[in-house]
Amino acid sequence: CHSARPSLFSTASGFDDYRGFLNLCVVLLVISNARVFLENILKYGILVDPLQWLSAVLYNPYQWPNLLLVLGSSVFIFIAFHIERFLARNYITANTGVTLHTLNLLVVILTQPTKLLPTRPSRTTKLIKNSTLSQLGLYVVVFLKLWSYAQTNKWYREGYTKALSKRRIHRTSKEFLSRGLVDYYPYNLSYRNLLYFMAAPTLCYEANYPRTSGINKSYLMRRALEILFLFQLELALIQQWVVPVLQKAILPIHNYEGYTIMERLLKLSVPNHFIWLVFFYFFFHSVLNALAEVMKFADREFYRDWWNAETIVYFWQAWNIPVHKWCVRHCYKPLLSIGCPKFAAQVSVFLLSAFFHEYLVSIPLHMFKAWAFFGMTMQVRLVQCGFFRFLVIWVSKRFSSNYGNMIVWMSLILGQPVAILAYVYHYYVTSYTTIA
Ligand code: 3VV
Repeated sequence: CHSARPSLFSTASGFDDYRGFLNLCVVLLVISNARVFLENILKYGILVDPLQWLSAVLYNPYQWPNLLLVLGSSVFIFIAFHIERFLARNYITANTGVTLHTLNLLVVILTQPTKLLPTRPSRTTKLIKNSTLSQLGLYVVVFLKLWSYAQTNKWYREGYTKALSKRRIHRTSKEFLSRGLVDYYPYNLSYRNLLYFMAAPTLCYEANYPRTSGINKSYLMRRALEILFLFQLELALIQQWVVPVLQKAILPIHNYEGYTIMERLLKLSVPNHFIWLVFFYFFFHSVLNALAEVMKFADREFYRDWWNAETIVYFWQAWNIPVHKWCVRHCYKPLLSIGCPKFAAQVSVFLLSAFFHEYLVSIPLHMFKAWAFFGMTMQVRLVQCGFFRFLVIWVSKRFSSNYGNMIVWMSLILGQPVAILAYVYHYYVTSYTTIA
């Protein structure tokens, strides 16, 4: 019954199947989180109240101006459309077109922070000042889409003028039109075409998109159920798990209690990360796929396998594909094409992204602290920083690529709660004079 055999853990055995341990990790994770969940219920009772959200929206009269602003965004879409029409008919020069588009985009984005300006408190100023994240998110999306619309039509126009001068205008085939696709420039300049783009789940304009032949109702129903369920789950998790932790973190931060702050940070990191993962599935899978299904939009690559990212560079290439594609097509490549060095182009993209992150946080909170800006700017340091890159590559080569992946997870899990705690603390400090 004996022969010369190494133990399984020795390198000589060549054994590498540890799937059972992975299952053990999952079981331990479930057990430890079940304990945390029970502890939370015993300590605070049931805090989940779906009606609280509903009443906050329905009975807060200051929400309605946001709705008006959402509807008002169509004015900017209308203006961008007519600038393009004037350009196509040579009513205005290319330079005037660029100036008008720039002014239009600046108004889209810069009228919002006026809500931050100190004014005499009155009902009207309160109405104007109140601004929610979703309304601002929509304005950012409109900004990015209109930028894309203007820039892509400029490329189309240049191609069209070149083709005209060479008398090489392509004739549209009947088959092309029968598939419901529009003719190329300038025939793409129609309300129908622009409205499709504004509603489609993409930030990059094209005259035509790959389309599906019909709407799969059962697929749409599954996504709709996911949206309803996950939205409620997110709200419930915030009420039950995050709010009590945040409330208990204010005093230690105020008193500079280092170890307690650390404990609160770790306590917050788990629910925050869980909420972030659920949000990822909710938005990038359920919402965008449901929208794509309704719009018969066939390009469903809204995310890649960012969870396998072994470097921060890959994470930014794989997470949030609509924004990444916009960044590459409308900012990164145009900068490279005018001779900008790669590093400067990357910095510019991350600075623009940092600006929008800060914009989306500061305005609803009515305070400017620049941590979101700083957090995004740090990303370019992480992407570019020689030492960090060297560390990740060295760790990946020396041990295994799993360690690079773990570093990416750690930065995600611990980075966000730091920013959240900082914002929440300062929000309390600026909103309430006494901390008890
Ligand atoms: C509401 C949803 C959202 C929050 C995510 C933000 C980033 C990533 P690389 P390389 P080929 C600015 C917008 C900000 C928006 C803010 C959000 C508002 C949204 C509102 C939605 C609500 C919730 C949650 C988020 O997720 S926000 N994401 O900020 C920014 N960074 C990047 O995208 C990349 O790191 C980037 C562009 C800086 C670099 O990309 O892929 O690493 O670059 O060099 O590998 O190449 C890219 C392309 O360029 C070509 C290559 O061949 C490649 O082309 O394959 O894509 O076609 N290229 C390279 N060198 C070239 C050269 N010298 N000449 C020409 N081409 C070159």
